[in-house]
Amino acid sequence: MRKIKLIGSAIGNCGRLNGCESSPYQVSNKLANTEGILIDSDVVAYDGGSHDILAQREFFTSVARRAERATEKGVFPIFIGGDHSCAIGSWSGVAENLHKYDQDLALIWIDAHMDAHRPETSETGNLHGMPVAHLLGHGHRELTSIMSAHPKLKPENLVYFGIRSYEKPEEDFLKSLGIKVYYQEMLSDENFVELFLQEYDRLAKQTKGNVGISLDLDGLDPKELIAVGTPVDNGISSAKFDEAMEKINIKHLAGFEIAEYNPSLDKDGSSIKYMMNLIKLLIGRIKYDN
Ligand SMILES: [Mn+2]
Repeated sequence: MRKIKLIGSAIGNCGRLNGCESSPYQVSNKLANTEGILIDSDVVAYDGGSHDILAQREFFTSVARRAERATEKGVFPIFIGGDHSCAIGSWSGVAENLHKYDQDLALIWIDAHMDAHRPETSETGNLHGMPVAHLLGHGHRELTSIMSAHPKLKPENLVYFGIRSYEKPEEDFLKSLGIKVYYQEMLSDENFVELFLQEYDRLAKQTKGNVGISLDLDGLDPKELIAVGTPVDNGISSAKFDEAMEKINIKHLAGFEIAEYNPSLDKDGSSIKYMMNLIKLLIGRIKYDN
């Protein structure tokens, strides 16, 4: 039976609205009260300013160390953000562990946005719009060099799904690196699962089975997932996303992340309910490796 650990990034002030910082506490409390689920849980709180790079570096390093330690021991990490800047800590840690064995991390990024601004192209300076650039090694040196200096992600090992709101400098940047993007307009209920599984298997093959998934809740349809700070019309159907999670080869999954859940916007509790069901589905599969 495989061990699982929840690693929470209680950070919310790098997004558009505060609130996401309480998400990992909510999720870990709910899991603790769910019968039959006993997983270790560790939430790290960010106490720095929204544009305090040194405090952010310290915070992401502390999350990354936990991720490295867990994956080193074969423990599966479920990362709960936090605004999506949390991905810098989570995946830097997973990548760092793989790097010791000369292996690469692949990442599937599900999002309405590209999160691929660099400090010089971002109008707001909000870090939740820049995590991908930093994982690719572009941006603030302090944040591209968490735990070690090398980039955590190679462009060929990254694929996006659900993109429908972005700025030209982001798109140009991704194009210049040859990164594969499935815009939402290319996706439908009919083709999503098949395309997702195809990319997942391709990335697994490329990285010897080290595929992480980072789910920004706003990548899904905002009619179904209301509790996000930057909703964009349309999106991936949550039922189709679940179906993909039921079908992926779980042995190749290196970690799973959910970001941008904002409890203060979850008026009817439907978004947390969806997240809990998704987490339970994954725990069931990871635990017994089937
Ligand atoms: Mn995002």
